[in-house]
Amino acid sequence: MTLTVVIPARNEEKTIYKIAKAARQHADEVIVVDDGSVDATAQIAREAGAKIVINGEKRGYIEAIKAGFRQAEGDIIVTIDADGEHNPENIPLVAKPIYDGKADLVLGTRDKAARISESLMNWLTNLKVKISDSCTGFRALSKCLALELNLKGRCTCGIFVLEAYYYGARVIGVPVEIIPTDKPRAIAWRHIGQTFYVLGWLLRKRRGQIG
Ligand SMILES: Nc1nc2c(ncn2[C@@H]2O[C@H](COP(=O)(O)OP(=O)(O)OP(=O)(O)O)[C@@H](O)[C@H]2O)c(=O)[nH]1
Ligand SMILES: [Mg+2]
Repeated sequence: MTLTVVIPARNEEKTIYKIAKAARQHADEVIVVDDGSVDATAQIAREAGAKIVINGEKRGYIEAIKAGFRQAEGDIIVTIDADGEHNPENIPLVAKPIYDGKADLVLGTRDKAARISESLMNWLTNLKVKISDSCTGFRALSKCLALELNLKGRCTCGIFVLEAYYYGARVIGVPVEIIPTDKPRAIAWRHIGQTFYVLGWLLRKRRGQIG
């Protein structure tokens, strides 16, 4: 089985080289999806050995990872952030349960939600799926599942897990290391709309089958 790492990146020229280069050590393919960067993110990522997907102009995180999923050649896809909070050395750990056929979606979980609104989303998600962190951007999944997902919310909080669950995926979490960054954490206003979107998914009853 082959592995593709998908890295969504907007204005991450300071960190992208290190992340993409380290990811390459653990993957057959690294795809950096950039839209709307006004810095040298794409050029630096290319120098680090990544394939670059330019996904239009400011289409957002969700559309970025979906573009990466469509381009990925690997059987397994890992998504990881470019801002340095995730350690690429944890990629094999997150991908292992998929290699072993034990899960279809693995969340690289943090021990503490970054925001109160994320804790609320986690609480709601846990009404259906026992997972400590439904908002993490560090995850592994089968390509087959990745291509099923619609992901139409304001962000992936709660929804990535719930959608996968309703498609019949086996979802588990593995704790990963989080590297503190000095990036200021803005209030995530999008989580107000996202809460209602998550509630909509929670009201669904029937689970399906992947593929
Ligand atoms: N291509 C693309 N990447 C994006 C976009 N928005 C965010 N990203 C990337 O997605 C990853 C996660 O974005 P962050 O802004 O760090 O989101 P977050 O981790 O939920 O937020 P923080 O807690 O503030 O770090 C980073 O690698 C970003 O560069 C976007 O619109 N397009
Ligand atoms: Mg971040």
